[in-house]
Amino acid sequence: MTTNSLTPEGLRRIDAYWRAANYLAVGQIYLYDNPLLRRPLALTDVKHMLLGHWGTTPGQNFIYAHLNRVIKKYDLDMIYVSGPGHGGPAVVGNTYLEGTYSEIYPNISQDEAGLRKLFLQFSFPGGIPSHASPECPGSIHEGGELGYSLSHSFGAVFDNPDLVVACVIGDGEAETGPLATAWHSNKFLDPVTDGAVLPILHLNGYKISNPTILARIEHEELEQLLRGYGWTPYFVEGHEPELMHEAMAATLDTVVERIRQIQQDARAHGNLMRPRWPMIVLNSPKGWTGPKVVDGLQVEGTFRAHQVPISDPATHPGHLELLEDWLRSYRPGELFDERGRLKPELADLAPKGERRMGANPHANGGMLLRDLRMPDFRDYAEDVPAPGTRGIGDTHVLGRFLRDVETLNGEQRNFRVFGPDETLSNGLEALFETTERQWDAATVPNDEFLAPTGRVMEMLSEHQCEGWLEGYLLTGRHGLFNCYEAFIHIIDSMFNQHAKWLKVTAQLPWRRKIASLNYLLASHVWRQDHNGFTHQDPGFIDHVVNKKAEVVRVYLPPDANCLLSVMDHCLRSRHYVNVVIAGKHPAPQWLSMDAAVKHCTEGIGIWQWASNDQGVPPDVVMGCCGDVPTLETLAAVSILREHLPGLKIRVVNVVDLMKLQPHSEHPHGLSDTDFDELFTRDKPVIFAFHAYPWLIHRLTYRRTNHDNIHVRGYKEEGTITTPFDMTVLNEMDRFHLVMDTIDRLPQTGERGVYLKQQLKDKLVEHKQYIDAHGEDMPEIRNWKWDTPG
Ligand SMILES: Cc1ncc(C[n+]2csc(CCOP(=O)(O)OP(=O)(O)O)c2C)c(N)n1
Ligand SMILES: [Mg+2]
Repeated sequence: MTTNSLTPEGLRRIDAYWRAANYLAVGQIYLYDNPLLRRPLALTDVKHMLLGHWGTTPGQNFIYAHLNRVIKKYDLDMIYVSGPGHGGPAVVGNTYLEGTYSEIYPNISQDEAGLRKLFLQFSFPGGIPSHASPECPGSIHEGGELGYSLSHSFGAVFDNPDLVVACVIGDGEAETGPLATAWHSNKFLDPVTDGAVLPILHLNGYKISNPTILARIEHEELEQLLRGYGWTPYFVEGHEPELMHEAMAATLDTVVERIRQIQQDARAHGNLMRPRWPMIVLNSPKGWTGPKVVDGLQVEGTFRAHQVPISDPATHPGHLELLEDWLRSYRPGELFDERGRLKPELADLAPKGERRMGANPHANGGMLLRDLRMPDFRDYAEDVPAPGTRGIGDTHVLGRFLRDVETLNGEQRNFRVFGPDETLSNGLEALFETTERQWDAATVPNDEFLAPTGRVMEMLSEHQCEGWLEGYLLTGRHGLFNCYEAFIHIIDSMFNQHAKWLKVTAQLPWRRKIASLNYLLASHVWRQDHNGFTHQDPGFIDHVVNKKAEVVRVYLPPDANCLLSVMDHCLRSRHYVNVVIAGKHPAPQWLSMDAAVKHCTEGIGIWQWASNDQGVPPDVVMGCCGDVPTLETLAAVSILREHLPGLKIRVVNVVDLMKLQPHSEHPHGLSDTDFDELFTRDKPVIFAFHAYPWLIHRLTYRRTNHDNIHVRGYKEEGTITTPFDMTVLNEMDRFHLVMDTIDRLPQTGERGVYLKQQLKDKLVEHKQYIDAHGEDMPEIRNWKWDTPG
């Protein structure tokens, strides 16, 4: 095959560049010393622990070298996402060859000493991980947990019209749910205002020890699959380097020109047809150019090439020679000069400056991050003349604020709201007064709020929403993920990975901080009136608090003004994961905006207007955290104050959950003195909590008064029922809270016993009433806080 893309000299050089990258990869996996093989390889030159993944690496090196060529040819603004990020030696080696690695890590210099360190540090104690980890310049995607490369890539190009993300997808990775559905991202991309993703399916045939599905279906079937997902696949297939270089170069020219043409058609000629974007299928052997046969078994082109193809030479006769032959097959003497530097004619193949994929600022998003223009959240306040004023539903109030955040940043185009088909359902309908949902597929009459330029991203895949948002944040923008509380668990593991990324990058001075990942969990456990048990699960925060305290924040604002204050803070914050849980149903409002700002700034506090222990030690502390627990607690307090007026009650509300942890464990944590002052050292604490009660114990177990803290929360009791009955089923309702209090206060004496009996009767009445009427008793529905005189 002859093409115009590569001259014979160009082919020779690109092959040499590829060999250099492959040499660096094998060096990283194996070499302790003798980095340029200036002397025969000795056992002492080989690392004791051989770690790393060879199999994917030569293919990724091949792709990287060819991308460098088109970046230069077309002056592309391109970054590289390594789906099988276990090919760390490829991205590390390539960023070293292009010079970015040594600029960031001067000790890994471009000479023999630097090469030696480059090899030594890989998968070595105190060195670098074997993935496209945060330490690696140019990476926004570690690729440790497989499946998210394509959604990250799309997130990166939204609102980045000049950016192209080359996304290498492992054929094994392509079997994961998130990746399989990510192909659909092309229905959301606007060719005018967004950039382009070039997926490169790395069809090397194998995973760790299995073939891949996509490699074992017929060519036509694979092609149909990809076309069915709306892509135009271009196949580059084979194993002979020369032919493959030519094919890859020609194909890359074709696809880059096609991307440009699509963009120009849309941008200059107003073509609004949904394009069929090009993609590449690279069908090449796993472990390409590596050892063909080891110990009598085929390695190249099989699953055996996945990790370290030649095992410990110290205990395997013949392996040292095999390894040396393998390393020398790349002819390092032709690639590196006397000092150990890549020869200038090869170094010249890499793009320059910020066009190098390792130096592209999009891959260090904090460098591009601009503050959001923020409206004053106080302007959206609910009017709360007295505690207990009925509100319209807290997230509906927040929606107006988010609408104006969106509007104010319309020109910067750096704020988006993501959600799996729930933005309306979660009460954020005000957003659609200013924008639509981004949608590039067909529309029909009666569709609502769909447009190619919409700024709300909705696809019924929590994985996509999370992956898109992460990609958007990692490239220096801002956003919010709104989700049903129960189903956010779907992305537990993606949250893990992002939190790990934040932890590691926070310690890398050259990585700038990015905007926080903000979750709004509306439609929460207590109000799933029409959905029932499947939709009742408040466990995400149990999972979140496992992560590093420097990274995670959890907020449970009790009303709309608190929610506004909290969200304003979250949207301004950097490098955190903020979880905010809020209700969408009409609910009582407790704090004026002024009071809410104070309360949220402190994160926890005594609600003096609800307490009557001023000047004396309380008999009981009523703690509450979450909107529904706060309502039930205040209702319980009103019963207690009416029936047992001599009791001294203190109400403590928690907005910022991490206040409960000791300060030594979390930067927000209260000091022991402050905690003891709020919760006392020895009085009973009846604590109503939004989620599983054990979390409160976990956070407070070291506090002085822990033995006296009694927590009511969600105990996995649920069904379709009335809002109040949900609290009854879980014994977090006002009546149980009062009974709990009486049980712990013997001084309530006979009056307490009588009250308890009345409340038990009430619970029976409640059951009978809801069975008969299908709604809560009027005294529950119409209950209103009335500050006792
Ligand atoms: C979600 C997830 N499951 C399992 C693994 C363990 N794992 C690491 S590599 C690998 C095989 C990957 O195969 P493929 O995507 O084809 O990559 P390549 O062949 O390029 O190495 C697996 C299963 C993982 N990293 N992530
Ligand atoms: Mg594979």
